[in-house]
Amino acid sequence: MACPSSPVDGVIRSLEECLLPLGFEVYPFKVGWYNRQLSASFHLPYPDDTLAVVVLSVPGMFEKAFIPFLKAHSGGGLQDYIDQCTAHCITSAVNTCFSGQQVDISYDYEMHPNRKPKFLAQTAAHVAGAAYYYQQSDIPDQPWDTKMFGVCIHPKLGGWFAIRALLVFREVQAGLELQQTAPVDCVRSREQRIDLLERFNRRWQDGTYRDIITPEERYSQQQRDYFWTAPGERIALLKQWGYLTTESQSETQGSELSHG
Ligand code: B12
Repeated sequence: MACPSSPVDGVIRSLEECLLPLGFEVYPFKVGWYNRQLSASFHLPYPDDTLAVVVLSVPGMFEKAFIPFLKAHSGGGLQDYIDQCTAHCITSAVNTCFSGQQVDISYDYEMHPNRKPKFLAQTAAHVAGAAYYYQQSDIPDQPWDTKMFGVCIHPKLGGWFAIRALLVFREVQAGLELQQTAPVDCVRSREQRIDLLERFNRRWQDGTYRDIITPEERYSQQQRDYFWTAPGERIALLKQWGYLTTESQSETQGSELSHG
């Protein structure tokens, strides 16, 4: 939480003005909060007080940003269309609001040459107070002897969101005005947490992990149809819906993760 009229508050207000209407949420944090949780190989190379912002896409993004983006850029491209749309929205917002400032942008799908993600989206969402990151290690006396991936749950949206980008404002050092807020722990019992990780790891395709709490909003039917379609077949769906011209190129297999 930042106090009104601080430099941090100015950054967040400008970003929200551009990105909220497009179906994104933004949450500030200090790089030090993030680095403190991670092993050194994942650290972000900035001083501890540097202002960072994690950007989430929420259900409305599909209708407010993605469909209009397709209509305007229906010539097609080589990357995942959702990733292209996110990059377009975020770079436009940064260029409009912070021209001349040094803002480093990393996307959830970007990897370093050593194949490590540019940033760990779930840790960022947790330390920023956006969505609680439930990990295997949080469960006492856990029933599994295999690795179970952790999952973030948003207090209002359950699992109906994605963590899209990290912005680092190199020149903005946040002081005492930015205080860390703990994310809301909405999956409290051991049994519920086990159920959550089972759903996320063993049955993620059915999407029921997203409903581990009753969300205020879910993806629209059209958005579900899009994400529930295999990445290689999405282009055909978009053409069928009339959002792409028949000349549009196929999405690459390169978009291997294709996270919704
Ligand atoms: C690689 C990847 C995959 C891989 C491997 C999964 C994995 N988690 O490693 C595969 C392809 C399997 C995959 C699949 C899916 N993924 Co995926 N994936 C990623 C990606 C790109 C990187 C994850 C990663 O490599 N982490 C590295 C490991 C080492 O991190 P870690 O386990 O968190 O370990 C760190 C923490 O434990 C931390 N730590 C230690 N102690 C503490 C304490 C605290 C309090 C905190 C906060 C942290 C912390 O330190 C460790 C590192 O030192 C992220 C996006 C991103 N850039 O982060 C999405 C992401 C995790 N995936 C996501 C999703 C949704 C999926 C899928 C459902 C696919 C889909 N339809 O979208 C499936 C389901 C998962 C499954 N059942 O397998 C979402 C999760 C959203 C959420 N609500 O949490 C993400 C965040 C993408 C997004 N855009 O939102 N994914």
